[in-house]
Amino acid sequence: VPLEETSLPLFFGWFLLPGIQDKVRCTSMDFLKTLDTLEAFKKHLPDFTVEAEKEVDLEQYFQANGVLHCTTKFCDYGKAEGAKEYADKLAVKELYGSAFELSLSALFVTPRTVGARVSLSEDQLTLWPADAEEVVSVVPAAATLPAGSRAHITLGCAEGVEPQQTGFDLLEILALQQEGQEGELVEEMELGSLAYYGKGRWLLSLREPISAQACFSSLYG
Ligand code: 2AM
Repeated sequence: VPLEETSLPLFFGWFLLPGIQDKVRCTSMDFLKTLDTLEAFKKHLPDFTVEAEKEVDLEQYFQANGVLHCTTKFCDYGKAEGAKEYADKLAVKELYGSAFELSLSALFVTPRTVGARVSLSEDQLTLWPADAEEVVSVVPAAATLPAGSRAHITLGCAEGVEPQQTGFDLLEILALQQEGQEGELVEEMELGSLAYYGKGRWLLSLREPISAQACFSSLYG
């Protein structure tokens, strides 16, 4: 493979620092542990898993993968559309290696993924690719959502599910909200309010957003 084809990373993104990774993982575990004991969750279990199970252990159901991060641009070593343009952006070059404070505003769970929503600041949006929400073939309403809507941290995926699914799952929930569906408020939990959006989709809006220190960098994998 010629060097110029490998000089771009697999992806750019914000990588959470070790201490805060532990905190986010623990918070997510606590949430999953509580969620699968709730009567409301049990009631909607058939929406969650097609298997005729009476119970599901969410901590086992999702597999964690690697260092926690919020992808900005998936480059696929230069093969992805717009990869080179993104890498050449002034903001990307200038801010590479800088520290950021990400705001994690919600946790969400679907039959496919568990993730954290990241609410980007104006500064952080300068690193957000313009085409990230243009995924109409997967989530039709996504293109009408504000830039940055897809920003998330994948916390786990069900067996056989690709991590990029987490962003699609988040966009689906946000599209429902935009259409005026607020979700069915299920419970006030210690962490925040839990709402159900049908088809096994759960969103916990955090009472206190989690502030996560992260470094803008890239992964070659
Ligand atoms: P994620 O950002 O939803 O976690 C390496 O595979 C990383 O790049 C993962 O973090 C993954 O998903 C993200 N990723 C993989 N394919 C992608 C794609 N086509 N578009 C955007 N992000 C992608």
